[in-house]
Amino acid sequence: MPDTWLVAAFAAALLPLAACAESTPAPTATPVPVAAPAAQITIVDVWAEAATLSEASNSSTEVNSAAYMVLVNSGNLDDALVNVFAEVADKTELHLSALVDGVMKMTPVDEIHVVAGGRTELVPGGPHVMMVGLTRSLAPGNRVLMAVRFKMSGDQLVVAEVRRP
Ligand SMILES: [Cu+2]
Repeated sequence: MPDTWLVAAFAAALLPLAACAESTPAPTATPVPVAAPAAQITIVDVWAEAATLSEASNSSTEVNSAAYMVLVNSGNLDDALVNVFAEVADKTELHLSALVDGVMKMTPVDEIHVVAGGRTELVPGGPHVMMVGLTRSLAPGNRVLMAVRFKMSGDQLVVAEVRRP
């Protein structure tokens, strides 16, 4: 089951689109103090690995895939990726990868850090978003909607393009 907060994030993200259609005047923004510490994350190069659910697969056969992205923190606060919702998976996990005795091992973690002024690359063989239990096949060129939650910066919606690794 997807986390309820992410479903809410999706709904909240869609509401402004509906509001725009009625050309509602923009609400008066509250000024943000210039010197306030802030984490500001830009997400680029978002993609997901192609994967195929076989015709013969049944509910006991789980097919996983991984999503990758580059997180750029242009703010002055350390931040961390803490949760992801992908519309095509039963659940997601945050994983680190490391070579242990010549074998690639994946370790689940609670957060993936992005230091202030730095960037963290989620790439094959490195940190990644594990999409566990795909609900449909991912063919190259498909797009996957994902909601991404950061500890300090809140939620963002991104679209991952499916590619072959
Ligand atoms: Cu993994």
